[in-house]
Amino acid sequence: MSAAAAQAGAAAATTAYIGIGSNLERPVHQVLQARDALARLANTRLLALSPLYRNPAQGPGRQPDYVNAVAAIETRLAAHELLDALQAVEARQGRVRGSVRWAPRILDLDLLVYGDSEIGDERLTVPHARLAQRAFVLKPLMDIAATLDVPGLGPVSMLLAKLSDESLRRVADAEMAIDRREDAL
Ligand code: A4P
Ligand code: MG
Repeated sequence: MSAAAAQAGAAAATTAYIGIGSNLERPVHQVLQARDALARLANTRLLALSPLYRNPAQGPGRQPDYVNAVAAIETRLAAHELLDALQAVEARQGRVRGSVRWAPRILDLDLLVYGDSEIGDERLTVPHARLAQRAFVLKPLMDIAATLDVPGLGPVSMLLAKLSDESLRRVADAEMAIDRREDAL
């Protein structure tokens, strides 16, 4: 087969945005580990990681603060293959799925946007169902994709303008560097 034919047969690359969240077991560390894991996914390239933001948990009871970020990737995985891969990364980092919704977690990876697809089946809703209500998603998404038009919802800037992002505190670069240094020891 010619190179051109092989190219035509290959799945097209899609730009996708992944929401990363953690509020257990050194959240900054978990988010950085997840970034590295996304960079290693098959048929996928990491394009960018947003700044990290510490913010109060939305969920039941008293919980530790979350650290949230968004990664941009380019991938040849189909949307459901990507969801499988994200869940495998969550499991590898030690996430245990319990029965309590929005319970604290070591790592949550949400498929926020997958190209211009709109998907709604029993396993996958894309764009993510709660994306438009969450400043902890929209602010980091805006940081790395300011001109993004979220399929079915509109420009990310317009969605973010409707919310308050006052409770988001950016994690200092120095804190991330300390985490990497501890990792190397
Ligand atoms: N699923 C459907 N669509 C998607 C998608 N686009 N991306 C299904 C990922 N998963 C998707 O998810 C439950 C099921 O959703 C999956 O099996 C998948 O088939 P899960 O990760 O097992 O459970 P979950 O995350 O507890 O459920 P849920 O309702 O998706 O929660 P969210 O919306 O992810 O919210 N507060 C702060 N400050 N920061 C946070 O990051 N996160 C949550 C969890 C709550 N409060 C938070 C944060
Ligand atoms: Mg989730």
